[in-house]
Amino acid sequence: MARILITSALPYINGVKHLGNLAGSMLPADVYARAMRLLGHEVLYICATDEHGTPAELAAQEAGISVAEYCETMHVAQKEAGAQFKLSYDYFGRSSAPSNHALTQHFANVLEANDLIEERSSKQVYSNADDRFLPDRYVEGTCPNCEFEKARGDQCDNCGKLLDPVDLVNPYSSVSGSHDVEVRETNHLYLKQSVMSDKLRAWVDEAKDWPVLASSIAYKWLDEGLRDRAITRDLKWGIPVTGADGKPRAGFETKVFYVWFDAPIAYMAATQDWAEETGGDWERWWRTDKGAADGESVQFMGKDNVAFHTLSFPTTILGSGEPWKLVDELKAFNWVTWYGGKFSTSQKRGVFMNQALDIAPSDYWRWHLMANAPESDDAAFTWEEFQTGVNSDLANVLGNFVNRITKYTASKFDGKVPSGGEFGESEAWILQELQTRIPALIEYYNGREFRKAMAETRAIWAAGNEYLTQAAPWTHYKTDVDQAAVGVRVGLNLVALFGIIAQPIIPDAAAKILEAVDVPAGNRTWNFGDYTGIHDLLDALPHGLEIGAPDVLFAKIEDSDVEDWTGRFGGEK
Ligand code: B3M
Ligand code: ZN
Repeated sequence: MARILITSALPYINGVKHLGNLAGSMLPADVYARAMRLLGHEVLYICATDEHGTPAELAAQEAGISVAEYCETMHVAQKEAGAQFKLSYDYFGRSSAPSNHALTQHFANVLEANDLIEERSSKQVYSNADDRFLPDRYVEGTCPNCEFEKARGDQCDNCGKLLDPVDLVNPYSSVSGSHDVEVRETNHLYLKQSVMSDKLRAWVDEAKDWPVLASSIAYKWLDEGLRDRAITRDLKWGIPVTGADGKPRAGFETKVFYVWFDAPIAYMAATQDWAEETGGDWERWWRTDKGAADGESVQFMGKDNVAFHTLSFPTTILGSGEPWKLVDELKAFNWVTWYGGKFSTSQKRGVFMNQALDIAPSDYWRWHLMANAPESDDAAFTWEEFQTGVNSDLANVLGNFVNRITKYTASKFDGKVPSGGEFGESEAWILQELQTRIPALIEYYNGREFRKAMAETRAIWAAGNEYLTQAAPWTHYKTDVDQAAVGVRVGLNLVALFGIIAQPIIPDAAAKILEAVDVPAGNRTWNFGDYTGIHDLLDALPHGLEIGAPDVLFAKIEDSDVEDWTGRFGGEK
């Protein structure tokens, strides 16, 4: 039994997340957490809302409420959305929590004591109309390179050149549109990432089990040469910059830490809050001197977050010189796209978490998004594939199987698990299938290869259908009831097994299935031992046990639904 700390990238606070966000971190982390719990490991799954930074301030301003109030409301909304998607967080915290203030300030102070932080002055665009310094991407103007008039301060979308906002000609604020902007000198704390380069590279070299997507991003930045990064910002909302004495740092009274400095620290702070609430021990998850060295840490995230988790956050941890646990396995995802393009609320392209469940139950989304996880490449969501996947995998393959056999038991065997008959050829065949497929399935979960795990799950369900075709209890019933009884009994045990393996992916349907065949909670785990006991699984339900026939498990998606949804949420490019 292992001890596994699981985190998914912290969803940013400024709005409800779309299905792509869900699919690229929170959902796979949840599926993995559930699978690892079923395997008997000790799991702690931590997430939180990422609440600081300019976008939060602007969103609050637009909503006409204080940032604190805005974050409170959105935190609750995101927590609720997660619960509706059955995300099984052990704790869903907030990066704005007092614990994170304290820990972030602590890290800044030890980093400074270790000579890894330096105060430097820089030039930044200030907007008088907005009464704030503008982050690079909120400054727009004419590109000094190609004269495109709507170049962003960080990059020109026309010629692709990376820019410095102070170089823009005729700059203006994209927040208000005001041209009343000026360049001001401002002091910030810089984290000296550059001096940590070699240490970071050595650590990345040693990392095993990272997908190429993750290590290649880390190497790309290391090869280009790490630059020192400002870890403070001129903002009001955020974690105040304090000195070693805990008092506001002179000259930084109107500044806070940069959101990307404090957000990953919130993984640890949220674990402290979890411990506070549950009486748990956070140190054995995070402090290598307190037991965390024996545990595994697995982080899930989209590819745009990889650099922060492989370079800047490790700089914080390694640079502190304190015994904090670094990530062991980092699972990075590409994008889920909307028909190959971007999700956009304003253009009504794509489905967001708060809309999705009015369209279909969470299981449908969970299945589809995991079966098409953007592992090796971006994956385009289309309504047509959603329809095909749900109808064929869930409704036809799994749903029909469960229905057929439970209904047949009700009509011909008094709704009870029948005894009688001997295992024959068909049973030997399905046994053989399971004997190879179940270990493969577990291997895919252990390796966090989700598409393969989903394909294997589907293949196991399909083998059940094939078994029923071979065993054909309905044909034998007329001449040999005992022979029919074997088929029904094995069929019902397969129902139980299919429910058991479906639990991490489609927890609601799995629970319904397991209730129907009355599998006690303690028998729903993935305790397959060395897989030699699979034979027994085909005859595990007590003979004579009364079983139910669940109502339609999965309603099919009709063409008219697809048409309707395409109209409402966008379809073809
Ligand atoms: N909040 C994800 C994003 O909004 C970011 C993740 C933080 S993980 C510490 O892009
Ligand atoms: Zn340009």
